[in-house]
Amino acid sequence: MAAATSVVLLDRGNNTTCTINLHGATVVSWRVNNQEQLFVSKAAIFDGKAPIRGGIPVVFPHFGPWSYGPNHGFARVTQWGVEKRPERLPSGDVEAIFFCTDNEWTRSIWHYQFRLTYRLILREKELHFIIGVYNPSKDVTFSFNLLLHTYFKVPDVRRCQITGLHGCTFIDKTRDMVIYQEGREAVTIGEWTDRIYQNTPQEHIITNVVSGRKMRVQKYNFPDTVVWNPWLDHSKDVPDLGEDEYPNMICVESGHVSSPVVLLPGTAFEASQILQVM
Ligand code: TA6
Repeated sequence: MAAATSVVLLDRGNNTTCTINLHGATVVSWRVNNQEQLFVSKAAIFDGKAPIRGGIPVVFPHFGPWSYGPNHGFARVTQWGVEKRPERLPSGDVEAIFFCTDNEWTRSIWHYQFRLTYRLILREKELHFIIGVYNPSKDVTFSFNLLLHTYFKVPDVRRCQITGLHGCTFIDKTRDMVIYQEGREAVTIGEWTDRIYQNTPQEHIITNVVSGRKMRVQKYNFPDTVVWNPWLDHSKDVPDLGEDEYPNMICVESGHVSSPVVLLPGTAFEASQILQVM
């Protein structure tokens, strides 16, 4: 099935690659010196319809359950186009650009014109994401959520620490959306966790990712950081996730979700994320 197998490869050399599945422009692999950095479930479905369980799906224009359309919006289940094929830059880095626009189906769910542009740059130990949302309308304003639903691959989630969340308020989705304040310098995960941390700083470090290394997450114009792991109990609610897989994933997601972005006619919004293996 063409839609299910349509992938684009960025190859920087030295076994450093990034693979994007055009279904949702989902980054399904990022290898640094041949080491995979992203988690993709062995039960992930690649039928060109379901969202891909793992990697980095793009959440737009809505985060979470949505009465109008699919959970987390339609961008992750839409076939994206290639605006610029992978190209080597003078620095040796490799860049590609993807896009997604409204169509009859998206307008039947969400009645707005839009254009998303997604630029990826693969560096030696970094992956850069620059995502733009453009409102081409002459007179209609719309509002939206945007998030990069990043699944990192880890040997054991219980050994990971996430910095940069101390003092931040968070909406706890495991406790009826009650708002708390984080008291820990470094956040660890030892149970079902589903939190929207608000107004987080530009940088987080996640420890003990692949090969015991650290991952630096830098973000711009993404005020929120979502931290998610379904643990055993809630893995059962996710059919395309094996029950034994939760220890090997940690979702740390840069987004604009606890408040919407309001986009005036003829204007654009841009946000970015840099992932760096340290
Ligand atoms: O980002 C965390 C979250 O919103 C969780 O609430 C959890 O449900 C997860 O995303 C996965 O959602 P999905 O629609 O991919 O099953």
